[in-house]
Order: sequence, then C-alpha cells, then structure tokens
Amino acid sequence: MPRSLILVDVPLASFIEELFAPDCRSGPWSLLEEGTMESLQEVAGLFLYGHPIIDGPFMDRLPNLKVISNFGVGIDHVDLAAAAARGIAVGNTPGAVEGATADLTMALLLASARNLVAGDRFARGPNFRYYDPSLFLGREVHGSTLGIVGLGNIGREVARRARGFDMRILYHSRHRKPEAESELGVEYASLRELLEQAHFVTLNVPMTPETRHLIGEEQLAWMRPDGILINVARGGVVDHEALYRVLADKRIAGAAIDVTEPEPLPRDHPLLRLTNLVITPHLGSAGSRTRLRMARMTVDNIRAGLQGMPLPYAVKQF
Ligand code: 8YV
Repeated sequence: MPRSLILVDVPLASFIEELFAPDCRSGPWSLLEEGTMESLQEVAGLFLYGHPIIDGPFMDRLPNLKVISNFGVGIDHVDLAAAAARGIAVGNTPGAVEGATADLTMALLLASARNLVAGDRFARGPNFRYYDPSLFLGREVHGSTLGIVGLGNIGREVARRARGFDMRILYHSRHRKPEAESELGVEYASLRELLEQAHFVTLNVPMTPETRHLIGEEQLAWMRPDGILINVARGGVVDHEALYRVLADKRIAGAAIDVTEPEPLPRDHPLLRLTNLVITPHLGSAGSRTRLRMARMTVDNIRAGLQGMPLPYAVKQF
C-alpha cells in the first residue's frame, strides 16, 4: 500500500521523520504552490509546526485531506468550524507542553529580573576587569509580586513554580477560580489591579479574538514603572507598537518575550534593538522530553485520522 502523503510546513526533525515510517511520507509545503492537481489530491494530512493559517479555502485545495495534526497545543491558526464542516479531524498535543512552557516562563522572568543576558555579554567582553558591586542591579524575584494573566494549565504550572520563589501571586482570568485560589494560594485581581500591582506580569492566555491586543497602550500604562512583562502565549496578545514605545521610553523596566507577531519578526524590527527586551525564538516547549512526547502525539493523531478513527488527542470541534 502506498504511504500517505502528509504536507509539513517546516522540514521534519529526524526524530519525527522516523516516527512517520512506515505509514506516511512527508511532502514539502511548497507543493501547495508548485504541485499539480494530482499531487494535491494525494495529500491526506497536514503536519503543522509554525502556525500557518489553515482556513476553509486552504482546505478546499486539498480534496482528500483527512487530518490536520498540530505540533503544539495552541490551535488559533486553524479554522476548526471549517474543518468540522468538511469532515477533517484536527488534533493537537494537550498536556504535553505545559510544564516546559512554565519552566521557560520562569527562565524569562529570572533572566530579565537579574540582567542575565546583558550580564553574560558583559562577562565575556573587554570591560569586565574588576568587580563593581553596583553593576547590573536587578530586582529580587523572591518576595516580589507576580501577576498571571490566564490561569489555565500553563498559568497554574507557573503559579506552582512561583510559590517556590516565595512570590505573592495574583491572577486574572475570565472567571474566578476558587479551587485554584485555595490549592495554589493565588489571589484574584482585575486586569487593571494586577497590572498596577505586579512586579512581573506573565501572559498565559490562548490566542482568541478576545485576547488579541489584550495588552495595548492603555494596559501597559497601568503597569508599574519597575514592572516586567513576560509573554510566552502568542505574539498577538500584545500590541507590539505599544510595547516598543513603552520600552523605548523606559515607562516599564523591561519585557521578556518568547513569541511575536509575525514570527519571526523582520530582522530590522525596532523591538530587536532594545536592550531592555529579552527575546527567545519560541522555545516554550523546546525541551527534549517534551518535544518527543509532542512528536508521538502528533504522529498518533495522523495515523488515527488516516484510518478514519477518532483522534487520541482531538481538538474539540463543536
Ligand atoms: C509549540 C506552542 O512549540 O503548544 C503551543 O501552542 O506554542 C509551542 O509549544 C509550537 O506550537 C510549535 O510551533
């Protein structure tokens, strides 16, 4: 039996390619531009890594598409209703990324609080010749207030880690979560109260029409002048132009972001010139155990979808 053709938006890492065998073969995304009608008809699945927009018209170009398998939990780039209407199954990787993403949230928080990136550069450079106790004074993380925007699975993992740092923890979410308050020792706050009080604000919400530019000019103005914003969610949650202005004018102390819109940013984007910004290339789930688990889940979803079986890690499609 010929192996099913799965289009992949980013070349597959070898550990994922191995999992594909013997059922599937991968085809490059460029087939969408260069492929013939016949080759597009062969496409039975999509393997998504880099968040390409998959809407109804896109799906209609692939008449035999059975399954869309997303390597990650955030699925904002796929039109779920359009997939459901066409009988296309959609899967993601729930439960796989939360721990690693919360770890990276803390890494970014610590890095920007304690000037890790600037300190690293300085320690390698020609000017580090003597010890100066006034260099790179940062904010102590312990005893500071953390504000978590979005207390879903990742937000809760962040709260667990922050407790180990003796932080006071505020959270904001659409609904108050009394059980999380007692389990995690977190206090509910309105978005404004949270931004006004927290030394560190971490964004852990999914990307939805409601969370687009949740943090814009007005919300950034509510932040403390010594506040630090951390975004490991989606770039679109923050208005980048407003963020640039507030950082360039030093109206907040800094920001640490793992996600941008677009991603990657154009190489000459003004945010990339700021020294009070720490930026990483979407590393939230980039732990080796996590990535292997994601790969297995993604491939299991593809296999089930090809056979017309329910996906083991299906996204709810209404
Ligand atoms: C993935 C993520 O690395 O799970 C998610 O939603 O953002 C990350 O864990 C990403 O989706 C891969 O592009």
